[in-house]
Amino acid sequence: MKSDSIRISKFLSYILRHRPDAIGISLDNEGWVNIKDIIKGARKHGKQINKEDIFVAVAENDKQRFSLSDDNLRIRARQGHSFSVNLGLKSVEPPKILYHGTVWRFVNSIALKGLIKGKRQYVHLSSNIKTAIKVGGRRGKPLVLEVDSETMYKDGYLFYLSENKVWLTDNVPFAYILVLMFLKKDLTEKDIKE
Ligand code: HQG
Repeated sequence: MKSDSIRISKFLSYILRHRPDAIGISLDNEGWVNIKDIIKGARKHGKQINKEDIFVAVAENDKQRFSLSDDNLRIRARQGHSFSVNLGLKSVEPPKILYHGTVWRFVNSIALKGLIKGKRQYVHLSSNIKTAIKVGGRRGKPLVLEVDSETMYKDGYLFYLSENKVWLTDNVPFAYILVLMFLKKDLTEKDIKE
């Protein structure tokens, strides 16, 4: 991903997941908005951005965070919202184990409350350890939790898989956290396989 495209992706994430009002626009209840409105709103707020930039940022996005409508006129974020949007996700059976990347300083609170969604619409989980290490590593030395998603699902908890393969659920009570894995920050691929 080139730096321009990263900059635009970050802007789109901010607008589409958290603060559409920052450029005076609003999303529909499924999280969609007209690309034209983003361009207009951004201009009004002193940010020059064009359709091409947006298409490139969507296509190059490392985590495929955005969807375009079939007619390419509208855009939305695939997950990660800090308000409620109807993403039309159907509950699906998760893998037996899912992972959550966090940091040590949150552990006491996680032990008390389990994993909570905080400001986001869902708790985010991944099917592989590597992703969880990256997610936790954004905040410091990563700590990966193993979640017994199989038992959670049997007990009636719902799981959703976003279009870009992030596992989502409402909360994970501490009882379903099987293992706490403490990991070094600078792991290599080799370390992870071992
Ligand atoms: C922690 C990125 C205290 C949780 C990533 C996390 C992800 C608690 C933080 C996506 C807690 C919330 C989401 C509790 C959870 N007490 N802390 N009871 N329960 N936490 O950013 O999962 O690049 O909202 O461990 O790849 O870090 O933006 O969630 O550290 O998929 O596309 O509270 O963001 O995606 O932080 O990251 P976040 P997250 P993007």
